Amino acid sequence: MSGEKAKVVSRRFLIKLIGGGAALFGLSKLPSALAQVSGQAIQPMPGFTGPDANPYWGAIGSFVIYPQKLPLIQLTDRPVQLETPRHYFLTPFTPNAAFYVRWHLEGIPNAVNLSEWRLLVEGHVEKTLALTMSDLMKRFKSVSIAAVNQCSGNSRSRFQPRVPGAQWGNGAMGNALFTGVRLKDLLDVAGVKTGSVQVQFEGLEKGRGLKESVSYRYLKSLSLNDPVINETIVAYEMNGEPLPMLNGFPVRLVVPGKFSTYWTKALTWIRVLDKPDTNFWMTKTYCVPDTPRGNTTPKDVKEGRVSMVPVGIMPVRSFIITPDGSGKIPLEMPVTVRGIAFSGYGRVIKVEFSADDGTRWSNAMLGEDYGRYSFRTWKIIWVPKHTGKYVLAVRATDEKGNIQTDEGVWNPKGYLWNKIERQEVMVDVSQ
Ligand SMILES: Nc1nc2c(c(=O)[nH]1)N[C@H]1C(S)=C(S)[C@@H](COP(=O)(O)O)O[C@H]1N2
Ligand SMILES: [Mo]
Repeated sequence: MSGEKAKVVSRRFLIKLIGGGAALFGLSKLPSALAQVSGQAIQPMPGFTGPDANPYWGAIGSFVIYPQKLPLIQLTDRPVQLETPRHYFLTPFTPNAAFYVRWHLEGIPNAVNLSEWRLLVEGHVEKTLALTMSDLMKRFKSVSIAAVNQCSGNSRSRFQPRVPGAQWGNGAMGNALFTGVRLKDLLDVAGVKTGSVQVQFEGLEKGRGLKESVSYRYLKSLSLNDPVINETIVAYEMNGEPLPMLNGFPVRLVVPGKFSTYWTKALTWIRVLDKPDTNFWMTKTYCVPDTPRGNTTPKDVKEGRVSMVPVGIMPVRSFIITPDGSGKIPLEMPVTVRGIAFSGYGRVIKVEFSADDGTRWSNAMLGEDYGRYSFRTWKIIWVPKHTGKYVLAVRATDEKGNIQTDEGVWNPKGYLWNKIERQEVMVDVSQ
């Protein structure tokens, strides 16, 4: 085989291996001349019909099994970054064993001895606290809240032009019922001194970097006058179970409505600050352009015209979970299209479905309401009336009037993605 032909074969082979992902590299339509190999005509390739068919919903990666976890999609192993596969989003609560995982530093805790562990409340306070798990459970009122934990970089792989960072599909999110104590109650007992401005949170893990370098500690802070301070909880239970190690055992911060960068896992130090936190994790990363939708352009960034602010509340999103395009749909068969929706700005009040790529919309039926910070399931029965390709689409509206659009968002770190989601399906009389 000549070099030229060999190249063609391997490229086609590669495209087949990665399925519909070819579109990702702009190679979806090969010139027909390339379909000739060794003088033989090649049949057009059938569409990819894997469990996560075109367009990719989840990240591209292999399944791995970690302690206390079901097989999840691996993005990186040091630090551990694992994505939840699509079908776990058919239920409003994401099982702990399927919940996605994201750490920044390598040295994550893999065991915690609760007889030694203490939660410290320190810094600019009247009285430093060192609380045991039993103190948390007995001395403070317990509260529960259903809340969506979503990585700021969820769906980053959609960005064009591409941006560096974990190439998440849509599964860097999950919803759980968290139970714990109010942060406010802990602060009240410690007594926040006047002149305090922020509260800083630190977990048990350590990085490999030199002590005090950015890659040694992951530090995040919330402003004391952010209303979310009153809703934030220190959670010791997730879906009625202890937290999995990888999701922050023994306790984690839950900051309802905000991206998960603030949801410190294995939380051990709560530090009241009298000066704003200017550490790397607050000012150099997890920042978005200070524009209405956090949108900008590579050109504006390059020319230094963009001022950045810490990422905050999660914009409204909705997803189609099934059908997933992996099989054909028989003509005229009523199909229940299902999915989830959420918004950090307020309750989801409307989910609309389109079977014609977003031209006409109908209201979907909303599932049970577990509170304004939870996933809300939705469903609609759809009867395909002709054969061929359909493009399904879904969009949600929250109580503040925020609605998803077809405009993408671009920013240098790949945060805040919330474009209308679509799913191609084939309707046919045969499978
Ligand atoms: N201690 C600690 N907490 C952390 C992080 C971390 O690196 N260390 N990462 C944050 C980020 S950016 C995300 S997206 C979430 C992920 O939460 P999960 O692993 O429970 O899904 O944890 C947050 N809390
Ligand atoms: Mo994240």
